[in-house]
Amino acid sequence: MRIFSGIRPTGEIHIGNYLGAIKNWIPLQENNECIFCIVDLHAITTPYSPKELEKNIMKLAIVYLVAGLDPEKCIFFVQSQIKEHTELTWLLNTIAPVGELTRMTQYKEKSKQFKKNINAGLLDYPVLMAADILIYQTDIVPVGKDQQQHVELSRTLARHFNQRFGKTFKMPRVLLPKMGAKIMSLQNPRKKMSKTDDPKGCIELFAKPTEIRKKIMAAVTDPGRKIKYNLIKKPGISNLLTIYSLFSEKSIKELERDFKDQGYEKFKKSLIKLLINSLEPFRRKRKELLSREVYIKEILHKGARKARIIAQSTMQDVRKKMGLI
Ligand code: AQP
Repeated sequence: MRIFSGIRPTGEIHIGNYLGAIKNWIPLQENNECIFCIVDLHAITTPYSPKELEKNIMKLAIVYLVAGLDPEKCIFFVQSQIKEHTELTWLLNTIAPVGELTRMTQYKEKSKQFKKNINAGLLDYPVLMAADILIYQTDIVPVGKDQQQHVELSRTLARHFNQRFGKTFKMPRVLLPKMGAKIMSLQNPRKKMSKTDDPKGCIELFAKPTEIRKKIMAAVTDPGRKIKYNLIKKPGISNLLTIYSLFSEKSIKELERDFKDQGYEKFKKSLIKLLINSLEPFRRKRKELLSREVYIKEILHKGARKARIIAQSTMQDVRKKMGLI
């Protein structure tokens, strides 16, 4: 199977990105052809500083490595280094229905969040994402829940294209994790944890123990004191239970039993300990990689060289089918 996924280099990667996406990519490398991208062209659809973007690209490459992506087993690269992504985006734009783009949840949310910067790129984001996926003839796209709608749109565009010009693209399928597909903000458990939202609601992958302690102790809980999973009545505790379960590999049922009659404070203290211990190896490996910029850039260039071969082959076919000679 060919696997494709990516992350925007827009800031510090948080445990939502890790549990919803990256963690699930690691085992896929063993028996599949995996392509993981740092989607910098997506990052510039929301306000950014060029200097920060450069740093964030390198920071994200380090995250990929410390989380366990192995450049010997998968391809990873920076999106803008392969021009074919933008070329295919333009071509797919000519078959993408504008009405569907304006209905995308992320477009609606981001245009509310960045009222003064509703640019055409923000609306076109899902078409660029479709190009990323389709150009590699992807079978499976492992993402968090918030990106499911965009993968559906990629399927729609592939179908339209294949019907109009003849079979060209594979039909990609979304792969959502059974648990952790949507980790919620610690400050508002009805809203997803996000890099560019309230930093108090978010635990970064490289968070220091003091920050973890502060943020978990301040995490919004629910009325009562029972540790019980109930998304409707107890969204705050349910979110913390999900995080606990994914880092400890204990089931929610087991955790409910372990913390029966213990109250929120004891539960939170135990979660703090678990998170500090689980994230410590990431902090340690990151320290080792911080001074190895040349090595990281070489991995990215090597990845781009491999990915470009696949992208160029698809584009040759696409151009021919569309009558572009
Ligand atoms: N809260 C989340 N829970 C589970 N999965 C999540 N993902 C994002 N947030 C959560 C998944 O992480 C991958 C990378 O996402 P992205 O950076 O491409 O953009 P995003 O989905 O918009 O993530 P953020 O953190 O909210 O970033 P900003 O603030 O920049 O928009 C995707 O697979 C996503 O599903």
